[in-house]
Amino acid sequence: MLGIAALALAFFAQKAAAHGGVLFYSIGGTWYNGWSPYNTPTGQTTIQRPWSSYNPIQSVSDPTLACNDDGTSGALQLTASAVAAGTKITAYWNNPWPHPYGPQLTYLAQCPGTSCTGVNANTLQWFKIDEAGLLSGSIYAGSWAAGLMITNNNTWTSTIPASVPSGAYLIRFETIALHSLPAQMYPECAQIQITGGGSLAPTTAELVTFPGGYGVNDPGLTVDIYSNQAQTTYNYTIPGPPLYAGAKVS
Ligand SMILES: *[C@@H]1O[C@H](CO)[C@@H](O)[C@H](O)[C@H]1NC(C)=O
Ligand SMILES: *[C@@H]1O[C@H](CO)[C@@H](O)[C@H](O)[C@H]1NC(C)=O
Ligand SMILES: [Cu+2]
Repeated sequence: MLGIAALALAFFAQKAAAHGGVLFYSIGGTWYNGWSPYNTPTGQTTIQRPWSSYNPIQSVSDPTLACNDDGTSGALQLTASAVAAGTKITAYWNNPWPHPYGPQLTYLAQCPGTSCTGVNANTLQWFKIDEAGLLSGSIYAGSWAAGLMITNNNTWTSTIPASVPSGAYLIRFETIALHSLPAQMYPECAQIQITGGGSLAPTTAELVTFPGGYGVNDPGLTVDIYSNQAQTTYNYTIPGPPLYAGAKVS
């Protein structure tokens, strides 16, 4: 028995080192612990939606693509209340995040009614409030948003656009790793109540579902960054819908 336990521990440690997800948030300076994927769900109270694996999602049609889980809220689900539009939200990945090549993407989805608790993430429509891909250089040797995330203490900070209507939302932070194909998608979600918002609803073209928002042939998910061609390619197409118009002026 002990032998098996030790083996399981070694296996877990190896997994933990290779992949991961969003473990904490800071919202307008307030710290929020996230979900602990390898602990029992029983008794966990956090604003983050449950998720259960450090492993990447590698199919655009994976039913867990919205929030790296079945889309349901936790039994004791919390919501970050009174997040004023315009507030900065920082997501913390595990330290150190191992994958420096790829984009960073942040989405919001409004829930029907006054709370996201009980709302399945797979039924929502998402719009992109922040994105960054190739920052400089070629896709083979250049610098990427995911590398900047690592440099910044394994964090990415996005601003809730001032124009977003007030209401109950899920916020979905995602890092995508391109060091191997199929590309590795790492999304996690949290529940926030946006207050003091504006009146710019996202357009139909800006809204997607997950799965659905990414395609199997998206250049941003299929590009081989180790190919000969990559050495002289200086553009990278970030996957997903066009950025929400209100995000550009925040
Ligand atoms: C860096 O992130 C860790 C969590 O991974 C956090 O505990 C620590 O306070 C952060 N450091 C700074 C300087 O923000
Ligand atoms: C670079 O731009 C070309 C021309 O628009 C496009 O076909 C190609 O998919 C882009 N490359 C990447 C990696 O996004
Ligand atoms: Cu990994």
